[in-house]
Amino acid sequence: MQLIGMLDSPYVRRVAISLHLLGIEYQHLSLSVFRNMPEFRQINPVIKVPTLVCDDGEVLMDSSLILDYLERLVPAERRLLPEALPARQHALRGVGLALAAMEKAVQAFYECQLRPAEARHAPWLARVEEQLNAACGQMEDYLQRHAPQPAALDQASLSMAVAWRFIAERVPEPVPDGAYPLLRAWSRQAETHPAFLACPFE
Ligand SMILES: N[C@@H](CCC(=O)N[C@@H](CS)C(=O)NCC(=O)O)C(=O)O
Repeated sequence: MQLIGMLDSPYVRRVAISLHLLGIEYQHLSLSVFRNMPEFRQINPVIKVPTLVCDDGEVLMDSSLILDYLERLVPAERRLLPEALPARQHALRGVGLALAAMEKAVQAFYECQLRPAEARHAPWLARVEEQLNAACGQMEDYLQRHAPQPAALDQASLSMAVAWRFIAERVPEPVPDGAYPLLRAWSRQAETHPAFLACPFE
């Protein structure tokens, strides 16, 4: 099995960290969707990361769909999303917040880095930044009610830590100084976990 994509993508990183936690062997091919387009096109013409090439050659994309597949490869007790309600409902809420934060952070990054300054649309960026801060605020509340368990990482807490690292590295500007202390502290702690260290932000 091959995971394609760079670990600066929060979506790729959440899949890579999950692969480590699930104990699934894989090869990592660190291709950029921008700099390595011709090579990427050969593997996945849609040029999206993460891309997962399964052992039979079938190509999956979208981090949540890839994780859905990967979780089926391990026994229920090793899975990163709880099976039973209400724990699954709570975890899905947390994952949804982390994914929204990732999406808004990536949109803000693309708006500022890919689009020429004269073509930027300020109202759109302001909307995205508001949504990004809303997602962070909701993650902060979530962490208050559901303290992460570093010894038994689940998909919600690992995805929140991955989302925050991306924001801190790539789009720190919209976040007020010192905001979201629980999220910051959790990210710092999660980054010392062996699965995070094995998949460093690049
Ligand atoms: N919902 C998708 C989002 C993946 C995504 O947006 N990946 C970005 C990189 S962070 C990408 O492929 N960008 C290239 C493009 O969209 O053309 C997931 O969860 O995997």
